[in-house]
Amino acid sequence: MINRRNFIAQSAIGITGATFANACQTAQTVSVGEPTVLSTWNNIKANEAAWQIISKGGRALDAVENGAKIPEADPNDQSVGYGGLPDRNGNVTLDACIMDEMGNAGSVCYLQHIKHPIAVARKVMELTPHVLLAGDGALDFALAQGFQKENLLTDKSKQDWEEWLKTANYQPKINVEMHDTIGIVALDQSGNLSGACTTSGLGYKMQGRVGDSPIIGAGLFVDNEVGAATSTGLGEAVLKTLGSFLVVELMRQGATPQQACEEAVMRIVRKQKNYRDFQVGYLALSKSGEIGAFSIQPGFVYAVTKGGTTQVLDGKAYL
Ligand code: SD4
Repeated sequence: MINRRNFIAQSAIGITGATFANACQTAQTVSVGEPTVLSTWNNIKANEAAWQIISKGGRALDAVENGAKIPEADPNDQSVGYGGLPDRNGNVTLDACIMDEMGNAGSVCYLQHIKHPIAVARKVMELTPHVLLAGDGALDFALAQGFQKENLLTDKSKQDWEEWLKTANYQPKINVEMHDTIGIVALDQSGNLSGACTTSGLGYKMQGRVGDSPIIGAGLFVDNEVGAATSTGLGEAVLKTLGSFLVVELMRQGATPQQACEEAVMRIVRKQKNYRDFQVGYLALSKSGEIGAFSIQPGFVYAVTKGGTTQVLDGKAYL
């Protein structure tokens, strides 16, 4: 068990050049913050499901998995799991990843027919020598683990897809009804961090397209000495900048979670000329329980739970 007040982290302090390696070895005292659950969009029920575990002294890993399963099972959430919008060929294909406090990671991408990809990602992490299983291999593994094969395309998502086919005009949407991809990170009573991220990806994407959400360091990154970060929005923009890893590394070098999220967004703004046409939002939670949230476009909300109370807050935005 970690002593909450005197957790000693190995942390770099933003020093460059020859002294950098030394800086990486510098022991810094980080006070461990109060237990927290933080998730993208207005995923209140997901936070509550996670908090049920945190409040009983459970592990952050169990909390984030429990939370992520809520939108995965919700047929009305068209961005995650069951009921997710299909690709342009009508296939619902799911991406998810999870990381624990020891830096272990598991992930699935292009997974079809399984309602809870986050649970499969956890099994990849815990039961295989690998990090990422894709497509049929991920499906075979899930079935071997006892997951049920299901039709995930709801009537509503099928109708929406058929309507879309009339024009087949592909335009990634910004802020889909405030309950887009869920990235959820948590700090438990033992002072440990974990995170999960799960999505059906962009509606009407090309067949075979995989976004940032299942890629460790892009859609999610957790370093138990420093903090955790997750992303939502146009995965391609996040992949090109390895956004969640960037946020955590900036925090390691002394940035606050807010500063780190802002810099990761600015990295996209500076390098990707069409940034006005899409959304990317980052959330970060430090070991000390501090929160950061920043996006390109306004409208990025997030849910935070501390002391059993959940609030949905507006993140700041660049535009
Ligand atoms: C993706 N990042 O597949 C996901 C989509 C998303 O909010 O986050 N939407 O690119």
